[in-house]
Amino acid sequence: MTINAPTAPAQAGTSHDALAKWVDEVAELTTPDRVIWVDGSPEEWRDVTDALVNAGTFTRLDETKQPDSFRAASDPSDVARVEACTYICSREEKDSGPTNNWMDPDEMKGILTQLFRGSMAGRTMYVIPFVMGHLDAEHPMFGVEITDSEYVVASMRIMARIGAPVLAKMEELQADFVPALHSVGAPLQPGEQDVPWPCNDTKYIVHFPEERMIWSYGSGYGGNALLGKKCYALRIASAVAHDEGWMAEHMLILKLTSPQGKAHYIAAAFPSACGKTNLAMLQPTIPGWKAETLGDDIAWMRFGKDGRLYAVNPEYGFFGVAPGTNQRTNPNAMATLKGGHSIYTNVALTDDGDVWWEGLENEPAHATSWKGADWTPDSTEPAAHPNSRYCTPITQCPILADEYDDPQGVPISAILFGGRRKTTIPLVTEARDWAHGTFMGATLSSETTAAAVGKTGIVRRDPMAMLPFIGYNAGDYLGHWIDIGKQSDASLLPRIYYVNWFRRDDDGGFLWPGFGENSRVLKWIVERIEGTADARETPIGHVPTPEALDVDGLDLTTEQIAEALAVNSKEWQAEIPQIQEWFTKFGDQLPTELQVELDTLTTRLGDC
Ligand code: GTP
Ligand code: SPV
Ligand code: MN
Repeated sequence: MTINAPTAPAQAGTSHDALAKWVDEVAELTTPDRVIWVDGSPEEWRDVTDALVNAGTFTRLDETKQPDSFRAASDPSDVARVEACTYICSREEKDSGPTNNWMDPDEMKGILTQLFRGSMAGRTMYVIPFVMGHLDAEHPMFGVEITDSEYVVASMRIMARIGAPVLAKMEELQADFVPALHSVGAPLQPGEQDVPWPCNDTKYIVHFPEERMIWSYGSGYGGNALLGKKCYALRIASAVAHDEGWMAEHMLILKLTSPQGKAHYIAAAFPSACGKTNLAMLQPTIPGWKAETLGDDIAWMRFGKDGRLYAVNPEYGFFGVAPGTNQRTNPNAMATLKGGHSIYTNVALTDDGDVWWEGLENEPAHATSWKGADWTPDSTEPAAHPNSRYCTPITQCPILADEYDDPQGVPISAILFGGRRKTTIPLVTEARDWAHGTFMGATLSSETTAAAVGKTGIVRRDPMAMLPFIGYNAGDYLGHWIDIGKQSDASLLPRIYYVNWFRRDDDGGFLWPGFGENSRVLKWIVERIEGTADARETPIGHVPTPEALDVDGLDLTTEQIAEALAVNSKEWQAEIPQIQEWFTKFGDQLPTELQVELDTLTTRLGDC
């Protein structure tokens, strides 16, 4: 680490001229006590985590149970993404609408400049060079996060490739980079005692898509603060991808190998806290099938020379939902965490220095809740926040696919869309073609979850699971999907499917056991691609015939399986006006292909 005196020029840290200039400007505006260049070394991890322990942000966990791992509790007001405070500040309002918040970029910069003025006083300003995706990619995607949060430094080290090798390559190329400025917005007066989780009630998560720039203020949590993730790899990258003809999507990537040894790569877009991490690390329950992980949250996809769509995971770690994770639901996440070097945020702390959350085995008789209160199994409040998370290195995942390290990525055979719907949406439906699949994605709906601040359980449209992450006009985004489908031969494009693990029976229980049993659905999908599985045509697409789905050894009745697969025309007829209303939002920006799909669906439903 290079420590500069408070007012020393930051050029000491880099020979990258544009970066040095920007770091100087930010230091002048935010007036930190010192500037530290993050190099990614083991000593630095030790220093930063020690500082976090001393500040009371981190509790070091028991070394035998959770090696080199820490538990953090956030301020109770700073627990998830803040969609209402997230902006896409394109120059023209129409380039951001209709689903994003917008403000004129100059007006927003005026507001933010005032907020950032002196915002790092009494703190250390860290400069984190990072690359999303591979450093040896054809066009490495550089970013630099400036932050006054040690928690962000520690987390970014896990979530992205960062530090000295990245800076060296940036310098060598004098490369363009996305400037990503972050402050928790809690300056310290001389002598003022810090709090364990500094943040500000005023929050702004702001993107300037044309300038490829991010300014984030007031929050220290997850997607609000780890700016390589949602801000860069989805919002900014989606705008870049739109301009350049590729895709930045909220998708997991997995490799599935059949008993015959044939491998397929699958990408899947589910809204936040709807099962991406779990599917990405799936442990198949059907004999002979093998799953391997490539990514659990974000996929960047480009056409290869062979006309197929290739996906890479731009991240380097998992920032996964803790509640519900256990040996049965996600043994591979548990094994990844066993490797240590992890940060747990807003989970409960047990009396013997371990972590616990709802759904984990070995419920303790007593623990400290995420809010710092005494917790027992009789407590009425949960021990862990529903959006509590683990942050852990992807390289520790025992089923990480070797191809993960290939900057070319992997050719995708199938894209899945899915959400949380109690009714209507069958376990799996196959799209007729790319345009129909795009319609499925465009009309994807799901109950809101604790991953974003706001009421949970409300059904909303979440196109391609990207509603909070599209960095430009959402109508143009849907148009981009349609265009992508025209760039290659239909036979080379991924096939598209719509899945729902969350359909309920009359008693409110899940109709489908989910988790490892989802391998049965993946098997049907692969067999469809290979032309060996049966399906029945319905107004909404192809669904498995009951015989085509492998239910061997599954503890479900024929009626239950039929219910999970049912296409209920009444429920679908009720869906039509909702989709029509959703499409109205887009005005002229709605691709005509999608209106045609809706009309076709309406006619087909009318005929049945
Ligand atoms: P983000 O990281 O927010 O983007 O979420 P994600 O899509 O990766 O969600 P994740 O896999 O972490 O799952 C969120 C919650 O859904 C967890 O509590 C899981 O236990 C639960 N879940 C995941 N898969 C299934 C499933 O197949 N069935 C059921 N019933 N629950 C599931
Ligand atoms: C999500 O909300 O989709 C996440 C968590 O993956 S966060 O990084 O906070 O956005
Ligand atoms: Mn996500």
